Amino acid sequence: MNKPPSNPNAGFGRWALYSVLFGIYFAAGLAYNYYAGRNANPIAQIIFLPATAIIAINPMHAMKNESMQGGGIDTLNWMIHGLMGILFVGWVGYFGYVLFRFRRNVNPTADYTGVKSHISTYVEGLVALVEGVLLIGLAIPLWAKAVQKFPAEKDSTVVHVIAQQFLWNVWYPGKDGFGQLDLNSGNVALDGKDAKSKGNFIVKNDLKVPVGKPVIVHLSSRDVIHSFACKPLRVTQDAIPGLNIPAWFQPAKVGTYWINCAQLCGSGHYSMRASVSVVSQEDYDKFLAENQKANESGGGGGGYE
Ligand SMILES: [Cu+2]
Repeated sequence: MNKPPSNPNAGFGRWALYSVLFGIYFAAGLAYNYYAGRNANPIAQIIFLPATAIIAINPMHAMKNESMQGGGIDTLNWMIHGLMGILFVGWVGYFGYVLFRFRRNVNPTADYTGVKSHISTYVEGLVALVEGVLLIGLAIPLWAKAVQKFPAEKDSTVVHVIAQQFLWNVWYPGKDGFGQLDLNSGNVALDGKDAKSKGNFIVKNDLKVPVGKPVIVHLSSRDVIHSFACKPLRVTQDAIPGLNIPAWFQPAKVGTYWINCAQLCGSGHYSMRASVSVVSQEDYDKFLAENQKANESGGGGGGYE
């Protein structure tokens, strides 16, 4: 007696069942995480790991935008996640449907003609169209605004930030603007012999800026590549030795936010953080005037204590 030929569809019914069970498990995990919110039990979160992971990368958990220029970034982020969410549900749903629709006991023999409809081509075209709209309509204009169309320096607060392992040096101008650094000091220090450096000063790990006005930060690094990241203010830019890279943001309200280094820059990377103190214009003017006066006698404030 001949054995029946092996069926390429063998096991499909079983996999369809597994898919449906996984779908129920995943949906239960999503529902649990959603309703438990911050009170979610860690053990339950681990049990529902796939859903927990999806929830964890949800942009809803991103820090609240406290900047005036960051709204567009959030919109783009939401749109992309929305599109990806629709595609994810669509593809997984279709996969489950196919497993069920073409299960072995209903389709014992393979159909060699296959699908004749062109609907998948139209769906692909539609997805490409939406992606094109996101890229050309949102992403490119946003990029232009962030890196090309800077606000005018005269209407902005301008500072230099020099990263080093493992801190942030914020260099403020004197009354006549920025002078020079002493490149032979071996540290981030002002050039005491340069007349224009008088009134300049350097503060470690605190970037004080006035609220409501654009802030232009000229970024550089003393040693390795660091990255200036302040998520609530929606600004992230690498600081690279030998380059002066400007970045800008516009704080919307008074408050204190963290700057984190977003490049793994060495053993102390974890500790490389500073604050952005957003204060009123009056407080900022006072801070600037007091420090400029204190450093008038020549290139003060810098150096490594
Ligand atoms: Cu760093």
